[in-house]
Amino acid sequence: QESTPAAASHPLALAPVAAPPASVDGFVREFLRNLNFERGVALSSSAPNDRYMALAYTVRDYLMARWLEDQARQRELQAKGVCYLSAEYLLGRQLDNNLLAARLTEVATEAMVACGIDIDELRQQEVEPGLGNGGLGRLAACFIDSLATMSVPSIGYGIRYEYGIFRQTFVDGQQVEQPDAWLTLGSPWEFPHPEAAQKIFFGGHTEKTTDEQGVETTTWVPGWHVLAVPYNYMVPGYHNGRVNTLRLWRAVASNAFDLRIFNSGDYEEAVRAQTFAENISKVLYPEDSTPQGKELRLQQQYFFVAASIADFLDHQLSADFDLENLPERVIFQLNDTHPVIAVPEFMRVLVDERGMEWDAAWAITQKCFAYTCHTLLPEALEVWPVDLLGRLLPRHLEIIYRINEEFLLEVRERFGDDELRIRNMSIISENPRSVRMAYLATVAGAKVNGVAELHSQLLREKVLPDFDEFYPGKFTNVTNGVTPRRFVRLANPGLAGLITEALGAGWTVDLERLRGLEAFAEDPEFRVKFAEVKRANKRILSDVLRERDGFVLNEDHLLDVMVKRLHEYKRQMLKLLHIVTEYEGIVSGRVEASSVQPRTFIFGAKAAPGYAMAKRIIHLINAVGSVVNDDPRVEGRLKVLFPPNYNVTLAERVIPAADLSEQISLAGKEASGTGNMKFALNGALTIGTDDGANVEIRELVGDDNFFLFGMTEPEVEALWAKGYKPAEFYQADSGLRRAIDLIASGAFSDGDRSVFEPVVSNLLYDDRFMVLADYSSYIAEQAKVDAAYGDQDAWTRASILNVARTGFFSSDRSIRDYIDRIWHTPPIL
Ligand code: OX2
Repeated sequence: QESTPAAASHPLALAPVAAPPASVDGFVREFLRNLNFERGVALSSSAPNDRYMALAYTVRDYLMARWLEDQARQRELQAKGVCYLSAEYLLGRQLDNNLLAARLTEVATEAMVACGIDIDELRQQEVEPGLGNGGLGRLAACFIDSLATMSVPSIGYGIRYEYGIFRQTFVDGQQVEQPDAWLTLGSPWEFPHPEAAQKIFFGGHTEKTTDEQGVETTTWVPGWHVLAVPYNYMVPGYHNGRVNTLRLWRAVASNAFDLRIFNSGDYEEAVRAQTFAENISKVLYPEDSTPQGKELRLQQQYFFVAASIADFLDHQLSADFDLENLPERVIFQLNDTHPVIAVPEFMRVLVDERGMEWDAAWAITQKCFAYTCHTLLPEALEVWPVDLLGRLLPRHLEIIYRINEEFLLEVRERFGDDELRIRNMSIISENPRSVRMAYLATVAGAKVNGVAELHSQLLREKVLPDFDEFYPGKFTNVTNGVTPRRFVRLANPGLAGLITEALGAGWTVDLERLRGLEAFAEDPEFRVKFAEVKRANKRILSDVLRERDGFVLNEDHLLDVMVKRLHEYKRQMLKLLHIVTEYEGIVSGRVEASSVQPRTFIFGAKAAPGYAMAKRIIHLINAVGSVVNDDPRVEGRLKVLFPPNYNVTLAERVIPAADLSEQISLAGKEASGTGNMKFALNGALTIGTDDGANVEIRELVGDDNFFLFGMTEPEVEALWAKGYKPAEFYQADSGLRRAIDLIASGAFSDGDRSVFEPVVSNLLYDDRFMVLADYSSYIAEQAKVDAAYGDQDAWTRASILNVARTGFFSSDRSIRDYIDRIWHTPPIL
């Protein structure tokens, strides 16, 4: 516990911390103070980074009083709260978000003008913290925003990676990864607390001792340790005066280097231990939805959850807290399997360190954890070989074995000696012996949830049916959501202004109010204004892409956007076949160029560095783009733009400008999707399969305002069962044949047929994600898109209805569902 000064008597020391005056003068004064006293520079000699830093510090200063107050209050009230455990937080830039939350946007802008500073230039200084791969990490960021906005007692725990998701560049159309050195110029938003470091142990062995009463205790004798240093980030609620905390851990060696070895001249050896320890939080693993079983990754996982649990038990609980009451005080939400090693860690702490009986500890554990699953892909379900886990965390492996043993005993009691069932449900799988982390989480968790209706249903019926039968009521759904603060208010101020004009303020925290726009969809004047906003957003995007990538965007085109990680199941390849089909039609002379609806296709996608097929598809997109864009026969009516390094910052510009949102995964493969929600909320129409949250989007916006195509999940299953032969689809559809043949001919690789041969043969002879089976229905639906876009006014009406009917997808609603169905942590007012 912290020690406090015993006898402060000065009135200032006793008064609560005060925020600076929220006026332009107050802001200027605070800004200059920060520039001078924190950065140590005069305004006249400051660099843009100095000014950005001082601006960020100033925003912090306004939030500080509330933050300190909220921390004190959370400790005082000891109300039940959420510990959100996530290996990823894809935060995006902080400056505008925090200005908005604190109602400081206008004051800050005016203050900067008064100092002769262009605030836009300072915005550009911020490097976004890319501490996540994609949807899963961005969801965590939306959730902490909603938790703060809804005044839910909570803390987010994660890892402060020194290098986030790699920076993507293209060399000759191929992805090349650069390290994301986001901390080079310092981050003004973090508060390091080295004095609060935790020791995290690894390796070694366990020892058993039996006392006179015959009671056996196990002690873990670890082999090595590192320090976990917390870095705190403010998470301000929107306009509610709350500031929650995100606590990210950094790994540091306890001994910087060995002076004796250093003095003997072996510099590398002298710092070896330090390098080893600090590797743990060095870099984010860039795999999305397909984890690699790397030892360092398990080290990262254990590192951050062990530090978080210790932090919670030692620093968040009141000194006299009775651990028996933990379920009334905390719920640890496991964001996918990455933090699941927290389960045996929690048991270890309760039993080995706090001396609790196993059964009592297990009963508490089963109430204090809940697990969110984000996938159905079998290859994405994490498993850890027992020899690796046992080497790194020997005590934890023993605990997992015991949990499994007792669990399987219960299964036997219920179902008898059904060996097949036992084997299927065991937390340990054989050949090679491994721990199934999703099973461990399911056994330990009070609740297990999927992230969209369809996904939750398939999770119960297909992935974990035995567990659903064994634990009635354990499985539930919470459909994902996105924060309207960042993805409407900040990303689309034009639309936000229009909505406020129509409906009044209040929708930002009560997004179902967007329903009120339905009536406005019938108002021709409103439609004109709405269309103007879309146009203006295209202009903004056009400026961004020109500046960033030298691209020219034709604002009259239908803007057709597919932005998400590159994964075969998401089927960027299907989008590409559509583009090649359109192109082939023109150059073969079968289609008159002038009859083609002008379209610009925008891609954004990073591929995992080790995912060869994904990288080939990126290469092919760029190759098709450079041929199509330069072919005069196309008359500029088809354009393919692939800005590299798609990230949150770019998403905020692309999404508000889009007309058409591509959500075209094979049915049953995309757990939810969240990009789909962001597009619909910004008025793009979706072309999509019956997959993930698309299902719920379509139900809400109505069939007339959604372009549905492709097989349903049961149809996919049936086709697999019957035996899927992609070549048959190739033979049967002449358009498909021409598109694939054109790629195979080397038309996009200077005549070299070998370059994209692996892509072509993968489609023809394997095609795990049934691109060819859905091709014809996709092409037919795209023709309907073209026709619909021809009637601009009708399109705008459908677009308004998309906005009006998708308020359900606010992450505030997701959090409300978590509270009602899983957490039972009411807001504190
Ligand atoms: C992603 C899922 O692929 C995506 O469908 C979902 O919207 C997102 O998580 C948030 O729930 N890694 N990333 C995901 O799943 C895994 C595993």
